[in-house]
Amino acid sequence: MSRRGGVTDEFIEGVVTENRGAVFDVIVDGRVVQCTLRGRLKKGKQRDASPIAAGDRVELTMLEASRGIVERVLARECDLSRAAAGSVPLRQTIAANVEQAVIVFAAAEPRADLFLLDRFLVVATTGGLELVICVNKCDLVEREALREQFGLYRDIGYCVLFTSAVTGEGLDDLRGALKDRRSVICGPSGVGKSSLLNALAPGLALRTAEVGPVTHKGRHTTRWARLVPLPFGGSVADTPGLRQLGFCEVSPEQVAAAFPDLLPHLGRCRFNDCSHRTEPGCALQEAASAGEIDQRRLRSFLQMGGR
Ligand SMILES: Nc1nc2c(ncn2[C@@H]2O[C@H](COP(=O)(O)OP(=O)(O)OP(=O)(O)O)[C@@H](O)[C@H]2O)c(=O)[nH]1
Ligand SMILES: [Zn+2]
Repeated sequence: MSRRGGVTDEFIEGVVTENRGAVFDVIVDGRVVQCTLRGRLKKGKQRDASPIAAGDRVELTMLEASRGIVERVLARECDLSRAAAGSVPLRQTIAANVEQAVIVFAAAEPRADLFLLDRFLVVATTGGLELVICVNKCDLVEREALREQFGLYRDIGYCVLFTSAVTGEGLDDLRGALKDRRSVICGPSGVGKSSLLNALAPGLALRTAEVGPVTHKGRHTTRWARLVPLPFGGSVADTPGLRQLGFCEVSPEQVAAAFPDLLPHLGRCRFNDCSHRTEPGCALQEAASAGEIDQRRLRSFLQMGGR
């Protein structure tokens, strides 16, 4: 409640479903309210590319039935953030207040870049999110090849789902993972994120169709997520494909936290300041040579500044 010039405005609470640049869609009691930001919020925190992301809980004042002004952004529980493109190190929040990241990669077309998958794992782990790895387009690849490429992640302990939006394989598992949870679905472009959501919730396709080709294009260039409710319970932030995932304030310890397979070997090198590259007595290199850890995962860890 705030008081201005004797007029009492009651702020109402809503959840941002989409940030479209200057305008935000906010759901209030099941209705979409188009909002702008109160001027003083526009600058936001200096390190943020935008003060608002899909999933943010906000307080707003209504201007008329379907328009409002966001007065305050409530503190986030957790989020998925990356470094925004550009020379200034700003943080771009992809989705806020999500509890789980469903990281989608394709078994083929496009070929999975596992180094990028590891980056997604670091960013999501750093954001405090639970993780599901979803390998889509399984219809394009033999079982054996799938196991070879992604089996490692299951061995490490991640939840790995194998799906096909075309044949319907694994969709029950994916539905089960999304049900009653606040998720963000992310991954590179063209891996089938939207196709999977449409297969799970055909109603969403209608809404996409309504948006039309022009806005659809706009959505990709804005690079922000859209939060949608799931008909079977829960919500998911559908995000445009991310080609790059720059880190924003990720420490070596946070990188290490996303490498549970390497953790048991950390801190066991002969030298305290071991770079894990050429030093004698490096526990990580020894473990890799002995086949106890995966060589590529170790390279990935070092590339991302893990120590
Ligand atoms: N064979 C096969 N093709 C698929 C599958 N899922 C999606 N596709 C196709 O892959 C292409 C990309 O699918 P999208 O759902 O647009 O991918 P996206 O990840 O949402 O892409 P962005 O919106 O660019 O991030 C489309 O041509 C789909 O028909 C699948 O399981 N198997
Ligand atoms: Zn070492």
